[in-house]
Amino acid sequence: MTTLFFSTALLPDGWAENVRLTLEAGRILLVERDVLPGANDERHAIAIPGLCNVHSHAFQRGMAGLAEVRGPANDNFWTWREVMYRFLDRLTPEEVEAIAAQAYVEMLETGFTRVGEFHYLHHDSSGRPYGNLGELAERVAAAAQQTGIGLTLLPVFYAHGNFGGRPPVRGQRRFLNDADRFAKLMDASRAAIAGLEDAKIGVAPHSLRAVTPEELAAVVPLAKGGPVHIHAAEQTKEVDDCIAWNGARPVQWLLDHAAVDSYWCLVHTTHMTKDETMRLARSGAVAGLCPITEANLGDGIFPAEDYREAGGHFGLGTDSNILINPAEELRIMEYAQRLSRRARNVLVSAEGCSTGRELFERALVGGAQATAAEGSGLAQGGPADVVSLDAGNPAFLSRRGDAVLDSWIFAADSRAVDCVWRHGRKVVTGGCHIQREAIAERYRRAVERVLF
Ligand code: NGQ
Ligand code: ZN
Repeated sequence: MTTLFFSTALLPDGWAENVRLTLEAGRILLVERDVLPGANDERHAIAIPGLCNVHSHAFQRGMAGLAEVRGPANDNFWTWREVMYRFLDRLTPEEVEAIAAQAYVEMLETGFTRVGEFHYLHHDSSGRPYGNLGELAERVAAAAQQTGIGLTLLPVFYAHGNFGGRPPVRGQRRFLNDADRFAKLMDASRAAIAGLEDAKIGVAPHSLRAVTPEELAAVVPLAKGGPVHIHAAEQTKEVDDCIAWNGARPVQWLLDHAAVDSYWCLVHTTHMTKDETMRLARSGAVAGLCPITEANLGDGIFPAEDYREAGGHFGLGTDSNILINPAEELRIMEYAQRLSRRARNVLVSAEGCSTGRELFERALVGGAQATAAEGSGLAQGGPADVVSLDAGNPAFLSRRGDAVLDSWIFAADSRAVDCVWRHGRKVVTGGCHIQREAIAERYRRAVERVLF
């Protein structure tokens, strides 16, 4: 049993003072407010709940910053993808694990306590399945185990190169399965996470580019009550290709044919008509928004204002992991709106409301929904996933209540997080993960092997 005392904490019904959290067996056993600290309490200043990262391709952390050199033609998402495919071709299982662990350390150090790993690297670099079909799922699980991050594993079904069941290209050979082998891979993936505390599993048909309607129908039930994640409408070319294939846009097609509901997470959904935006909001699904990656890849701007007005749910994804920081994700999400609308405080409901508070709480709830987390927020019976902010950071001086979140999101550097408890265990202290050195050293060796 651990008892933590905070001068202030963001509870589900708002900010409270002098809050004592009793953690036991990975859960918050007791929340007390307006109390005095106990003699054995660990004392800190500001507590907020940990966020769930709904969309990560952990291995891509290893190539962050290496696709920022202009190529021979106009660079875009598709030329970036070629670079990414060349990078992943070289990765061994050891390297996949080392890179994932580094990415997960960085997630924990910035306030993410769970990751939805959209895991599509399945086979060896010749495209042959490993002797153990779940080899790389086990590596992802091992990285989660070593770092302590909560894992929602989303094994990816990937079979084609474009809409209409087009053949895959060479760079995709490590991803491919038919429906039968994928069912076995799901079994192996369930086995891979069996030993991990409160790990979850769902299923991820990669996109309508990679999966035919028949395959989608076969794969979705394999989630067995877990979440279903799919990339949709990230690029305008993808929308155009989808229309050329069947006359409908990707989000429209999914809403019309796939029984999209609150178990679903549609990742990106950057390019939607107003009608699609309203329908997606009404479906109860989560939009998996990855503002930093979407900016980096030149995807476009999600219709966040209409979606908010329609009551749509969203979660944050770090996706390419070009940079890992939930506060910065929210900052870019709001700034994209400000820049395109020439306005301020866009993604917030009413006069007098804090933009940071509303963005944070929506990402908290949507993130938990999309990753099948057992609750969100610092609540009795909920997961003991707690983040303390560093009150000594200049960004937080004399900040109280919602101004703390506004200052974290809009004004703090990446060192704003002080400590993190995940499933009741302290995994980050003084801003540093407890295994930071060893994991960084293994990561260094892995990256050196891959890049030289
Ligand atoms: C991915 N990433 O699966 O890693 C994709 C690129 C694709 C993003 N969409 C590949 N950001 O979508 O075909
Ligand atoms: Zn993605």
